[in-house]
Amino acid sequence: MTRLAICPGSFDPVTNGHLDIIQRGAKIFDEIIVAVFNNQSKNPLFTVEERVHLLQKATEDIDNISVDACSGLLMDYAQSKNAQAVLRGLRAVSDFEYELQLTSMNRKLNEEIETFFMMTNNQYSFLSSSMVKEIAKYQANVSDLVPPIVDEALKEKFNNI
Ligand code: COD
Repeated sequence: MTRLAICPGSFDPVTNGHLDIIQRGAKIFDEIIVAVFNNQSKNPLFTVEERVHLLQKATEDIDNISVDACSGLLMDYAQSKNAQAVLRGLRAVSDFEYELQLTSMNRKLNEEIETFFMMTNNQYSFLSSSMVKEIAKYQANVSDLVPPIVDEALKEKFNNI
């Protein structure tokens, strides 16, 4: 049986923290689908299509990863793909409450699909997409926080080239 995990998120944009979780997950699962959801409440900077493109480029060297644009409920999507698991990353205690709520609700929707958590790599424990956008907007250097293609895309968004 192929062990397939869905790695869902907003990825607005993908950071090295996300990539670390995706890369480590790809060693555990046979296949990972990175599922990009449009979370309007987060007031996105990049369109879903742009986010998918950036993720595809940033993960193109890893064979068992694909990227998809998604809408609707995560659990419906995961079931339609016959996934066994949802893969999430955890940074600090502050992530825990939200993740607990999300996982509990998802389990209520489908108790067959497990949620797996991987702890952040120490070097990325304070890294978030929002912080990257915030500092990139003021022309600070984010090249060690995001893949090169995202660095370029941020410069274009903020007319910093
Ligand atoms: N280190 C490690 N992990 C990280 C880091 C980092 N530096 N930064 C982010 N992560 C992890 C996050 O903890 C998360 O697990 C993942 O990477 C993606 O992060 P985000 O912020 O892009 O993703 P979110 O939290 O915005 O994703 C929310 C969902 C899209 C999963 C959620 O809104 C959803 O499921 N939407 C679909 C509708 C639905 O089914 N809702 C649930 C029913 S209530």
